[in-house]
Amino acid sequence: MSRYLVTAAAQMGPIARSETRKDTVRRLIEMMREAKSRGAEVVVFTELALTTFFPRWLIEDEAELDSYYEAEMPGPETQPLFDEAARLGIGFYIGYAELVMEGGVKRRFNTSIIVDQKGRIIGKYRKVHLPGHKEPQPGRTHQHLEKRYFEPGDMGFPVYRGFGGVMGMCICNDRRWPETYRVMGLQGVEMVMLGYNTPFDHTGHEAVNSLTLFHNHLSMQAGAYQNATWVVGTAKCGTEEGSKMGGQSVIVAPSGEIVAQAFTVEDEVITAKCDLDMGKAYRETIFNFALHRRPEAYKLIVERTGAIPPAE
Ligand code: CDV
Repeated sequence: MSRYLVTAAAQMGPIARSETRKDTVRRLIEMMREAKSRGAEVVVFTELALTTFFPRWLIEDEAELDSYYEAEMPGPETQPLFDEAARLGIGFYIGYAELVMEGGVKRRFNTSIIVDQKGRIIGKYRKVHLPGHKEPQPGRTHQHLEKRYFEPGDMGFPVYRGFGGVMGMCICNDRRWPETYRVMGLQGVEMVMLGYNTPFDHTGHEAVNSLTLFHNHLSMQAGAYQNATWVVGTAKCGTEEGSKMGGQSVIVAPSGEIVAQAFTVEDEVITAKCDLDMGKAYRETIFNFALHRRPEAYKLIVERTGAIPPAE
C-alpha cells in the first residue's frame, strides 16, 4: 500500500527590512491556508522566513542584530502560525534565526523546525554549512555574513518520525553538499525539507553565478536520487533590498524528477501528492546501501591519498 503525503512548498517573495514579524506571519498564514485548501498535509516555508535576509549587512548594533532572532519558538509573534496550523490540521517546516542564552552567553544559530498537524514541534535542526564570511568583503554591494552571525549547527542531521514517514531537514547551503543527504539517507530519510535564500551574485564569478538556478536544481535532484528520498526546496526570492535572489522552488521525487516547480519570484504555493514508498524501488535495488556501499573502500581512499599537495 502506498503512503501518500500531500506536500506544499510556500515560496516567498522579498521581505523588506521594514516589514514587521506580524506582517510576515500574516503572509505565511495566507499561504498555509492556500496549501490546506489544495489538500496539503504539510507546508514547507523558507530559510529565515520571518525577516529579511539580514546577513547581507554589517550590523554592529547588538540590539538591532538581536531583533532579527527568535529567543523563543513559538513566541508571541509566531504563536498565530502555530495556532492556525493546529486549527487547519496542517504541519509545517520553517527556518528562523535562533538566539539561545547558555550560561549567560548568547549563542546564535540558523535553525529550522518541523511542526506537526497539532501545532507541536517534533523536530529541530541547526544549519551546518554556513557560507560567506565573518568580515565584510570590500567592493561587494551585498555582504554574506552568515559566518559572523551564526555558529555552525551542533545537532548533526537528525531525522524525525512524522506525517507517516521519516522526515529530515537541512537549510540552504547544506543542499549543495552530498554529505547532508547521505547522513540522512543512512538513517532512512523519506523526505528532506529545506528552505533557501540564494543571491545571484554569491560567488563573484560571472560564469558560476549565471548557473545559479541550474546548480540549485542539480544539487537537490542529485541528493534526492542518490538517497532515494523526496526533497522539498523552498526559496525566498525576487529582489529583496536590492539583492536579486533565485526562485524555482521545487518538489523532487526519489527518481530525481521535479514534480512541481514555482514559476514566479513571489509568494507562491506549489503542491504534489508524494508517495513516501516511492523510494523503496531505489533503496532495494540500485541504492541498496547495505548491499552495495563500500565504506571500507572509502576509508582506504582517504588513507592512501591523504592531503593533495599544493600546486608548484
Ligand atoms: N543562504 C545561503 O546559504 N545561501 C548560499 C549562497 C550564499 C551560496 C546558498 O548556498 O544558496
